[in-house]
Amino acid sequence: MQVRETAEKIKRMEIRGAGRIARAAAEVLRDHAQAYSGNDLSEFTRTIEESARLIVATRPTAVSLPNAVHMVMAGLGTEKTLADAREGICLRADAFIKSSRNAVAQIAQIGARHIQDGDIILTHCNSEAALSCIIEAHRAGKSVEVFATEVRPRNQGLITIRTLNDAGIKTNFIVDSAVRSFINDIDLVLVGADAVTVNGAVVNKIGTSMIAHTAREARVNVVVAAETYKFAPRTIMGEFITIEERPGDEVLSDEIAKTLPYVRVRNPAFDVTPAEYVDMIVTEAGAIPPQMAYVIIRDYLGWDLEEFHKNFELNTGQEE
Ligand code: RI2
Repeated sequence: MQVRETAEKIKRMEIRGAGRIARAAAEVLRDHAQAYSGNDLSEFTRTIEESARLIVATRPTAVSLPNAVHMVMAGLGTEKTLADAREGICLRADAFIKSSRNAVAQIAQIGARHIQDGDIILTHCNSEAALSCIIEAHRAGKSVEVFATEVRPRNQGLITIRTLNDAGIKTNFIVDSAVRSFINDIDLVLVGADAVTVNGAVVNKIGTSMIAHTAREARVNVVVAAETYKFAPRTIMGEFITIEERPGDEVLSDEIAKTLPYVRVRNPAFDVTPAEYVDMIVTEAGAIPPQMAYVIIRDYLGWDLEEFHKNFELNTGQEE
C-alpha cells in the first residue's frame, strides 16, 4: 500500500525536510482517495482517517506534517457523498501542495531582501526555505558566501553544499563544532524550522540552539525561514512539541555500541531555540518578530481555541 511506503520513507528520512514531508503527506492522501475502489462513504472516511494517522505518526516534531494532514482532512465527515468526499480530499491536497510551493517562493523573495550584498551567511541542516532566500539573493545579483555545517549524524549538510554549489554560490563546509571558530566572519545566521511555538520558540535541527546562542554572543542576527504551516497551533493549548529521538545507530554503529555496555547513545534530532535568540522569522505572510507567532497561528492557520474542540482529532499518541 502506497501510504505505508510513504510513511516508511518519511520515517527513514528518504523523504525529509519539514516542507517536503508535508507535501508528501498531502500527495499520498490524495492518491489514496483517488485509488479507493469501494463505494461506501463511511468506509472511505475510515480508511482515509487511518492513513492520516499513520502518516502523522511517522515523525513527531515537524508540525508541518499534522498541519498539512489537518488541512487535507478538514471537511471530511461533512461531505454527503463519496464523490464529494473524494473530490474534497483531492482539491484540498492539491491546494495545500500549491500553497506550500508558493509559500517557499514568497519566502525566497522576502528573505532575499534581508540579505545584503557581500553577506557571509551561516546555515545549518538542509532547509529548502532558508536556501531559497540565499539562492534568490544570489540570483538578484548580490554577492553571497555561505558557511554550511556538516549536520551530524545524518549529514544533511551534504545536500546543502550540493545545492549551493549547483547554484554557483561560494560555500565553506565545516564540522558542526567549528561554528564558534567562524562566527566572527558571519554576517547572518539563516536556518529553517520544523516547528514554531506560540511563544516564538523555534524547533529546528539539533545544534540550531547552540548556533543561535553563539550568534547572540557575537551579535550576529539569526533569521529563520518558515512557512506559516510550520507554526504549531496546539502549543496555544499548552502542548509541547515532542522532540524526536532517533535510533542510536545513526550516531554509533551497533557493532561498536555492543562493545560498550555502559554507554548509551542519545540522538535527539531537534532542539528548541528560545524566541529571544531569534531576530526574525520570514514567512510567506511577511517577516515577523518571533513574538508575533500567535498572530500567525490565529490569522493564517485559522485554528482558534474553540475550533480545537470541534476539529478532527488525530490521536497519534505522541503528545506529551
Ligand atoms: P524545510 C529539516 O528536518 C531540518 O531541521 C530543516 O531545518 C527543516 O526540516 C526545515 O526544512 P529533517 O527532516 O522545510 O532533516 O525548510 O530532520 O526544507
